[in-house]
Amino acid sequence: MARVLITGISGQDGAFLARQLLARGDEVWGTYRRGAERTFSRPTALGIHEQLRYALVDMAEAGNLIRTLDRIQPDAIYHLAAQSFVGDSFEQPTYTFDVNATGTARLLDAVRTVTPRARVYQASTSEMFGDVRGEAVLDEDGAFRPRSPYAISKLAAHHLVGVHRDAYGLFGCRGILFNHESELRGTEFVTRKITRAVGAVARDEPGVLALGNLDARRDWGYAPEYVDAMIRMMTQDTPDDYVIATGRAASVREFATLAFAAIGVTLAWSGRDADEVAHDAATGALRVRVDPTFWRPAEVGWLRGDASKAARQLGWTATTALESLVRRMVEHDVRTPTASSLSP
Ligand code: F7E
Repeated sequence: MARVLITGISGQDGAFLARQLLARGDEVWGTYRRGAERTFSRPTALGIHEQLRYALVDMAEAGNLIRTLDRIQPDAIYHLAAQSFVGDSFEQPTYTFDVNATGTARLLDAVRTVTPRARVYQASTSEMFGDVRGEAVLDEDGAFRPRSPYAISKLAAHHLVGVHRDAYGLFGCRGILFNHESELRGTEFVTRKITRAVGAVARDEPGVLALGNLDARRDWGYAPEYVDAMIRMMTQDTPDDYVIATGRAASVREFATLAFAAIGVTLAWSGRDADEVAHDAATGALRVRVDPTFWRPAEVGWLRGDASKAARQLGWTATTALESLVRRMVEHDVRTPTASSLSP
């Protein structure tokens, strides 16, 4: 049994990771920040809220981090806490840097001082690849050309973990995770925005799904499988870096088409750029339109990962196909009415 600290327990990955660690028999602590929702809806939804221990931690407070590590004395730290929405990072670049980059520097310095033998998992991201040339399939040697304040902040954190590994012998693993989704995904991310909208359409709620860049292609996997990869990295004898991905890229347009198909609606696409729309091919009802306010100032157009190193060394491969992922999320959102995600 290990004592494990997860920074960012309130997020999708924190909840799934905690569930898997608890199932292994670990003692699991999670950090949450002031202002984060205190209902812990995701741990509650997974039925693990009562088994977790919580610590109020802000990545902006070095002393807070030091005292928390001193009190908990974790064997392993999964560092997931972040400002994780790429779109917002353009409007809040310094906040994004403070939490994601400087926050990681504070955590690593605290680990070095208080619990130098604790293993550290760093939530690195495919966004670091950024401006991908051609339709490259990206592995651990791919060039990093970040395209957002978020990506730059995560790349800085990625390199900081590398430096602590080389300079101080930190057991630091860097998981370069491509997009991973689930029914617990935050509603601001495009996949959940789409599946919630499809749920609303299935319930005959009025309105249209308004999206940004329909051409963006992402490599979308199922989040519980991705947190399993994190644990596999952290329980190796040697710390290392791994790309975690499915190997398939699909566009936002394809994701929306699959999501509507899951409720029996065939979308017919027409128009271009800001005028592109999708109608229900059977009834003619307008279902999707483009809203340029969701376009990002700089976009990552293509991300597709090669996880063969993880397959070789960790025995990990993605097993949930995109179609199954979409169906699972849509079925959940059809069953679970929420405030409408449709636009007029
Ligand atoms: O956007 C396009 C958008 O916000 C995906 C985070 O977990 O994964 C996530 O980052 C794509 C982008 O995720 C809308 O422009 C079109 O090209 O779902 P997203 P993301 O930016 O890929 C990586 C791996 C992380 O590390 C991040 O933390 O979809 N898109 N229309 C839209 N995106 C949003 N959010 N909303 C739209 O209406």
